[in-house]
Amino acid sequence: MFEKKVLVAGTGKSGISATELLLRNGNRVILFDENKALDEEKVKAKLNVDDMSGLEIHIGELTEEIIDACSMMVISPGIRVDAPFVLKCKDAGLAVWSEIELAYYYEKGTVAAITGTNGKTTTTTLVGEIMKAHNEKTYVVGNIGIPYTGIADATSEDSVSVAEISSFQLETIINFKPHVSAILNITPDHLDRHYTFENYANCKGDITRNQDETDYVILNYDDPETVKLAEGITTHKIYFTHKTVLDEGIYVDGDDIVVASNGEKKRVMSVSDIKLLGEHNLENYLAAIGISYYMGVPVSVIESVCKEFSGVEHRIEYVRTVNDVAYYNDSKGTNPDAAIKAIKAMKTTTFLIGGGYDKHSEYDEWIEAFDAKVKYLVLLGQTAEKIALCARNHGFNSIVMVESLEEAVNFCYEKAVPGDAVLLSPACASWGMFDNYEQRGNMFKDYVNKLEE
Ligand code: UMA
Repeated sequence: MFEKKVLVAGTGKSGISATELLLRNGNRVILFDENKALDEEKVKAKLNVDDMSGLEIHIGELTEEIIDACSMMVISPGIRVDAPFVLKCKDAGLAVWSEIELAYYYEKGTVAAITGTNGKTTTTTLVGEIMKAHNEKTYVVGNIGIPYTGIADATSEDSVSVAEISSFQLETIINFKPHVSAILNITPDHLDRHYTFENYANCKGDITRNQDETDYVILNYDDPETVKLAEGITTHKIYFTHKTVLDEGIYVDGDDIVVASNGEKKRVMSVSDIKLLGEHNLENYLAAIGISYYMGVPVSVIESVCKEFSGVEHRIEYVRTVNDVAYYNDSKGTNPDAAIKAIKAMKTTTFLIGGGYDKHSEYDEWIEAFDAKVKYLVLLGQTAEKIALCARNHGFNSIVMVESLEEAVNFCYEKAVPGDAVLLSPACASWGMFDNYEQRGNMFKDYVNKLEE
């Protein structure tokens, strides 16, 4: 139990879940949110705890009185560490914990944690499936959309938590120590938050900060930025690659995926048995195999789950074929690198729907990856003009501006001819027009499902 009141900042999924965990465990909590439009009663109604006697809710300004009453603050990942109210708390001597740090404080089992710019959700889901087949006490949590604090006090010595961890969450860890961590790749993202690529990459590297000689980090040998970051990492480094053969690590030999460990070589599965499209998914498999192997799962279990796995929602997800035009939902393509992977995975001429919240990304490489495959680029959201300008600079002029996602779908429906594909892969976050990428993806699927043959 914490001696003083705990200040929980943010009333999104993580703030609510952190508050519930703290209250369940007998703590006193001040739940705070800067958004003046919020209604205290509505926030309270989101909480699912029997005893709320230790709870206070404050919306709007953070007062000195509140700060004085607390010795620590748990911040939601969406809150910047340099937000004025966070700096005020730091200056007053409050410890700032990330929501995953609070979860880890209550964790009793073993943790596998996955970070990287792209592939986190697919890899975490696959590791979760593999672990569940080996140990029924497996929890899959984190940035994937299920706050880690939601299950932390239900863990036991023999349970496993598989956590997808973002750079936002890593910024304020203190003791968080996974047994096996993974850094899948690092390409520019969230520069509006971290300012420089170096800061962002270092945040990713922090997933290994507390790991020691009894732990492992699984790293992408084929990604130069990850290899560069690895120089400063001291825990056991295990690489995965599909480009070369390793003495120690996970690699591809012909059609075989092999784990080489302690002088032994074990064949896991065939590359051709992977159901998901694209080279990036091969990388996700290699990482998931490495994580599961070093978490102690037998190769036979890894093999059978990997062969069955059919991917995750909102990630190059096939929706439906209407008039011989296939529609794909890649709403999780929230940055240029993810969107490049999606367009590369497309096999036919494509109507590409993009644009959204401005994270100060550059779109040149995305446009270059169109490779004569994109028939029309249909743009919406805050970044529409910026992307259009960039596309024109690269000589791509088949651009249509729309006001809504529904208009985008309808335009594609009217113009596409049999054999074309329609892909929602925005290269941008959804914020501003949607609550999150899930809502954007679900709305896209709803519009597509309403189209008539
Ligand atoms: N708020 C403030 N002040 C601020 C900013 C926000 O008070 O300066 C308040 C808002 O009013 C709101 C709350 O904070 O009430 C929102 O908190 P949040 O943005 O952290 O949202 P959560 O619902 O708690 O969701 C977070 C993650 N969101 C972000 O990192 C932006 C979810 O990741 C995650 O699934 C969830 O915790 C559970 O762990 C989403 C995401 O977009 C998927 N992640 C980014 C990504 O994948 O690129 C990192």
